[in-house]
Amino acid sequence: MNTVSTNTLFVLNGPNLNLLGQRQPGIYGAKTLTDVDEACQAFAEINGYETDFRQSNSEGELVSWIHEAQSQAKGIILNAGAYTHTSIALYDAIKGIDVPAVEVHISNIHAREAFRHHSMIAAACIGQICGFGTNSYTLALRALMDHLEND
Ligand code: CA2
Repeated sequence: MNTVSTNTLFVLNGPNLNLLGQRQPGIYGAKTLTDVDEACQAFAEINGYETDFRQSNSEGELVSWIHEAQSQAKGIILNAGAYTHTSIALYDAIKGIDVPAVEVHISNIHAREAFRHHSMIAAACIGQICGFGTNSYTLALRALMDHLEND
């Protein structure tokens, strides 16, 4: 674990997640990314943490944010969107820092198309939470906080 003094947790979101709540509610639900940000902030706050919630459609920006976590965050929640299934760069970035990351997905990627069953980043993360709708984020925060406090 790193030695960052603040109790900040990065919540990083990948491509197209800015569309949350506006399209495909049958798969991803009706909540917007702003709603998820607010739920994460509230859940973190009652547990003594704060969240820094971000979204980017750019793989490189996500890589840079993961690097930034080394000096700015105690842990990372990462919904890498479709880059989950393709990105060696994100795998390398997570492996390259000393900050625990939890992979999160709104949908159950294992119950969807075959190309979503494999995660390139799973092996670099401490665990994966998927399939609980937008509640996956707060479940992932709970898992990350337990890891930081007990492991
Ligand atoms: O279930 C998840 O959280 C995903 O990470 C979402 C990604 C998908 O590529 C992953 O396989 C699973 C897609 C994010 C796109 O989000 C949208 C939300 C609303 C409308 C359109 C796209």
